[in-house]
Amino acid sequence: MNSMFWEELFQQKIDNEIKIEPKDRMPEKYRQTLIRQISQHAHSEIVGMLPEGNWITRAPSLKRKAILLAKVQDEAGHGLYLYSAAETLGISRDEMYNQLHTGKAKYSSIFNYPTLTWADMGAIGWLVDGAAIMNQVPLCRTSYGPYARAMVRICKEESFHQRQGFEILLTLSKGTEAQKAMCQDAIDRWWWPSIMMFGPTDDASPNTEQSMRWKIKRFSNDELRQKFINMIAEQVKILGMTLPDPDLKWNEERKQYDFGKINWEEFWNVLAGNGPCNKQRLHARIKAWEDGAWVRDAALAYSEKKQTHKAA
Ligand code: FAQ
Repeated sequence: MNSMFWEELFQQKIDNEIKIEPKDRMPEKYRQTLIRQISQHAHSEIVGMLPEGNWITRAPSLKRKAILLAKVQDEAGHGLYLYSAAETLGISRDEMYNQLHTGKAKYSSIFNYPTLTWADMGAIGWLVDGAAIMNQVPLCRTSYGPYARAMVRICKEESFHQRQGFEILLTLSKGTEAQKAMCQDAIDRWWWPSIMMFGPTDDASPNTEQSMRWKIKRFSNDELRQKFINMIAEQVKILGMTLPDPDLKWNEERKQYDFGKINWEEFWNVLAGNGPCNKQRLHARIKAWEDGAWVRDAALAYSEKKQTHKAA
């Protein structure tokens, strides 16, 4: 089939909201874009377990510990569905891990910040999972079938995460003066990194235009960031706390919140590997991979032994 004609048909399928499935013919760039985005998303879920894992042993009650443990386990599950979705595009899991460990593949900038107090568990749930949902609900309608289907369950779990985070902060906001101060401090530290999670502004985002044409992305980075800011600017009032942005105010004409200047230098610096915890996070993942070598070797030896027995 003439290649021009074939690519037009592919685009028509997308325009008609027909999902692309693993065995369908697809442009190489579409496949590569999906591998990049899905694998980076998977890595984010896995690396994202580390900042919260830091607080499992120090949660303030048994109930809080059980909830946090369940949440961190959910993130592991999300990582696994997403690695499986990426594998349907012809990349192996080992190759994806290798890309993470060698710094070739990114993971979300947000997980390079430290979790200093218990209130950070609340701020991560409310703001980080909140930003993740805003970005990921539209991904339930992304054009690639396996990614879209994985996102449905992920989003259900993420919305539980967001509520548990908000509830932690709500409890602290009604507590002692020290607890209120801890709550405000966590919000102050997580606010700007959370709104950076949506990625660079649209005019500095090289991938958005093509990804929107292919309906991999349904909204641009700036559109999602604005929706998130509008939502959080209202929710923070219920906590009786403030967001650390003096320029944040409702714009009646735009029917949106205006907000202050984002420090993009900090964002690009974190992406370049120079955030407060980049080295620590990568080191933890590489160590887990190396420490697990004997398990992989044993599983392989066992499966070879079973096959030899079967053949005999
Ligand atoms: N961090 O052209 P664009 C979670 C990179 S999951 C690091 O705009 P695109 C759950 C981008 O990759 C959070 N890198 O790129 C949880 C590209 O670099 P490349 C993760 C970033 O792909 C909660 C370059 O900048 N969510 O939180 C970031 O069209 C709590 C240019 O950018 C997803 O991955 C960033 N923030 O749009 C877990 C969702 N932003 O690859 C534990 C799926 C941009 O060309 C606890 N992904 N970059 O070298 C997406 O929706 C998109 O990939 C964007 C970026 C919106 C992240």
